[in-house]
Amino acid sequence: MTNPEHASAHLNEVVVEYRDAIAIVRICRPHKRNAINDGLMSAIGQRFRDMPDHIRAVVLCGEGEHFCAGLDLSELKERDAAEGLHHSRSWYYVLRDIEQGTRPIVAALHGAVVGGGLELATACHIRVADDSTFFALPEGSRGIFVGGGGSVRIPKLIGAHRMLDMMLTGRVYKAAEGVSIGMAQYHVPKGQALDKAIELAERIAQNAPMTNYALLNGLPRIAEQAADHGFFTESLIAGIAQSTPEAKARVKAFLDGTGPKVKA
Ligand code: 1HE
Repeated sequence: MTNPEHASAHLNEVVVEYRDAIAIVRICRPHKRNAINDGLMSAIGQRFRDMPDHIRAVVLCGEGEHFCAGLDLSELKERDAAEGLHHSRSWYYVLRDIEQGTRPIVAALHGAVVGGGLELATACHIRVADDSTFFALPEGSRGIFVGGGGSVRIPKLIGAHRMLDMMLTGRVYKAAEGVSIGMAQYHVPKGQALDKAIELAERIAQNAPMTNYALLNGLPRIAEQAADHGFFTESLIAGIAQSTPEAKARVKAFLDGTGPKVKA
């Protein structure tokens, strides 16, 4: 659960470094392959809530040989059905808050991105996978189901038929193939995911905050709306975004010849 008492005992497992306008959030439980128990999930939520206002973009990464081994299975064995429901919801609340927040999150992936680790990665906005990355949903073989929003988010990236295959057969996608089907937007050599994610986050942090907010909160909703509703929602957001002083200043700079051009 997202219980502050839980979170405080686990804040040392979520280490945050601030670099100018970006934050690097590192999950540090490598001896358990960054498997996420209740306290760690609460601490992740707490770290994102505690970000200073000047932080415009975030990199999320994992310490050790793997990004994240998913749910800490040692906590699973004692839960009854109602506890299981609330546990799933507790993941959902944290992941929804970071997905629909104000700061784009770039996940730097390596090693295992499995089960709840993949659910965490898919709540981020950009995924950079290094060549050691592998994606899997071992829930099928453990007799359980995804519970951190995976059945909503993962099919949007790779299609329900591929997720079904992963859960039915235990199929593991290695980095190149995973990226080719949409698991991540970037594929880099082994050991380079963090540097690439930082580079992207620094670029994202230069965007107008309203544009980033509209992308995180408007775009996914518009994509789910019927076209006619989507067109209207888009017009509303476009009107708000272009009315901000920052947008006016940026457009003026381009027209003055001082703003950046698009480069091929
Ligand atoms: C764990 C976990 C875990 C490692 N929960 N303890 N996720 C899984 O089913 C994936 C389970 N993990 C693995 O398949 C492997 O550990 C890895 C491929 C990720 C890494 O392998 P390896 O050889 O580097 O590490 P290891 O020796 O398997 O694990 C090191 C320790 O971490 C070991 O504990 P130790 O006390 O014996 O040293 C492991 O037991 C422990 N460990 N992964 C608990 N997941 C919101 S619902 C989401 C549902 C799910 O995520 S289900 C999928 C769970």
